[in-house]
Amino acid sequence: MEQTFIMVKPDGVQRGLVGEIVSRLERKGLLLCGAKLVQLTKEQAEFHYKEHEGKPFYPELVRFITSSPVFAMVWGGDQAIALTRMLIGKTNVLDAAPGTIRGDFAAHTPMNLIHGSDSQESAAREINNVFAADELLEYKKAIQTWL
Ligand code: IDP
Ligand code: MG
Repeated sequence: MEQTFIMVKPDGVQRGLVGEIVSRLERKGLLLCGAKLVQLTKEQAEFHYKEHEGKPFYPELVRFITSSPVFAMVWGGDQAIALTRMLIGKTNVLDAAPGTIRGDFAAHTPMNLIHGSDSQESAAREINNVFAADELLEYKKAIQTWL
């Protein structure tokens, strides 16, 4: 089972969209493996976004992501990374299609509500940055055969 790191960003928590976002991922048939509300440290934020270090928007991105709590999650499932990226929508809010989380709720970049890992390597790094191994569960749901 592939795992991905999903995070409702500070704007999503402040706007009360945690439930809406969790609901969309649940209804898709993904498996919730772990979740917690957390205030990221500057070090965690910089490690999480290290691929963007040096880009013009990087300092503001680190400031934004540490400005208020995020709701961090690990979701599992077949092709969980690609599936969640599709549900999340494109990075730029003007490119994010209606029906996606960003397309339906986000009006400005970088405040685009949600993060999702873009590869298995990123997912492993991002998960370990926020979660301890004993905070994650692998289990089966009876409905799995119907998904
Ligand atoms: P992603 O979140 O869709 O994977 P990335 O390119 O990895 O997009 O960028 C990480 C985050 O950095 C974006 O979600 C957004 O919050 C912010 N960001 C990306 N590009 C820009 C930009 O050009 N201006 C401002 N913020 C940006
Ligand atoms: Mg990214």
